[in-house]
Amino acid sequence: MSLETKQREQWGSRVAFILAAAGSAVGLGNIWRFPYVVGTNGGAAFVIIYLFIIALIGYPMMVTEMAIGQKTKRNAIGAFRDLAPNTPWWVAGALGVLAGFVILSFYSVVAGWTLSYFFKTLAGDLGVGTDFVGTFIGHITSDWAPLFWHFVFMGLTLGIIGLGVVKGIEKTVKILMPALFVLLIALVGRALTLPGAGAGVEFLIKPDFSKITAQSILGAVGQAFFTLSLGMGCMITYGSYLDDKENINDNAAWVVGLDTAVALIAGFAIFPAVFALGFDPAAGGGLAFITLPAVFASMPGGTIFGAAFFLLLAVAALTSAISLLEVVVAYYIDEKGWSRQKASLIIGTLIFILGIPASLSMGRWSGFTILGYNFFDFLDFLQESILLPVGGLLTAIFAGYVWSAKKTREHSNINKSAIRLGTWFDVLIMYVSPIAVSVVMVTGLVDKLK
Ligand code: VAL
Repeated sequence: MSLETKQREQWGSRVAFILAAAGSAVGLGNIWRFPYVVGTNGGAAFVIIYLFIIALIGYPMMVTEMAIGQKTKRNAIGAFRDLAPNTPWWVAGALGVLAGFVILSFYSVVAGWTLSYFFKTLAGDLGVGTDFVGTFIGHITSDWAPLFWHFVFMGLTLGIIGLGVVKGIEKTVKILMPALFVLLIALVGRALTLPGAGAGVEFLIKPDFSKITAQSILGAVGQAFFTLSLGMGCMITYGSYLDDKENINDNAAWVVGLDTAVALIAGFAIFPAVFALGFDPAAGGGLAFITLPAVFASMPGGTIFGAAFFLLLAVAALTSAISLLEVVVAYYIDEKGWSRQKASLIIGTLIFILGIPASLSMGRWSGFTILGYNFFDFLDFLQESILLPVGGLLTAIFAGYVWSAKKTREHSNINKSAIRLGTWFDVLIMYVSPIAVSVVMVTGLVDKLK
């Protein structure tokens, strides 16, 4: 056992763990991505399918990743090595570490946009009459401003990770997660009291199943992995700092529940406002940066609520970004013996550097493409279509057949918990998850590459 293992930090309390893991899960995926994916997939019917996927695939995968971490007390790669020594199963963890690295590079670029939009809104630069499309395109295609905010955001992220699990991650989430909930509730309150908000609520609760296509089901599985931070090593790494006497089943349910609640509440904060003011719910990735600023500009108290919204996005992004960086940093600390400070600085800098072409590919370097994607979209394609599904598939097969569903379940059932895993868990992890993820991956790839 190495020195690092003996001195491995632990969460100060159960609540700290839940807040950190929920902080990882709740991010741009919930507040930026979920509403626009719902918007482009027709609303309520998509939400229902998504909820089924969260329950049948998301929860069992969350339990599995946390259990692997808690059992081994290792980083994502070391954990697989520990459970299956001298086998190539460590590759499953390596995909997670790579996913953490790749996702954070472009995630930080988008998080940078939110910081910039927070200050723009606060300064009153996004008032009535602004060309919202032009402002957004102008911002993301410029060279320096997005890079500056990407730099600031990565600096914050690596600063927190450099401080450690308790003094860095735990302290941050204990302040930021409650703040996030307060901001979110204030925004929903504002949106629901706008005249005409009812149409937005209806869009989210009245399903029209004719809008569902094979693509929307694929989208729902991809969204579930991304939003729950699955397949990227986060939950294995965070689980590895969890005391053996803490239960997994209920904690995982809390994290999945909080993440789903935030996504739905974000929907209820956004669509009523979009409908009340006559905007298009299917605006895609520009929903948060083009449609919403227009919505805020035209509603009473818009400056304050607009600034609150972008602050909410930035906070949510930060508590997710630290978990992505921690995945990679934990690997270098455990396996390569690096100090935490050295690992945070070097890995954080490398991720910042990878984000530079991602940011520039929106503008100056847009002509450079891989498989028809600009660099930013290529990284997104890589994580969504390859790293997360392959990593998730291998993890499910590993837990179901190598470590064995029975042992995974028994480990998760060791401590007292309200939820007890029965043989239904074995069915979900051995058959449902691997089959669903394989189908999604193959169909998605065929579709994207044709
Ligand atoms: N789960 C987070 C999100 O939804 C990150 C870590 C991808 O934004």
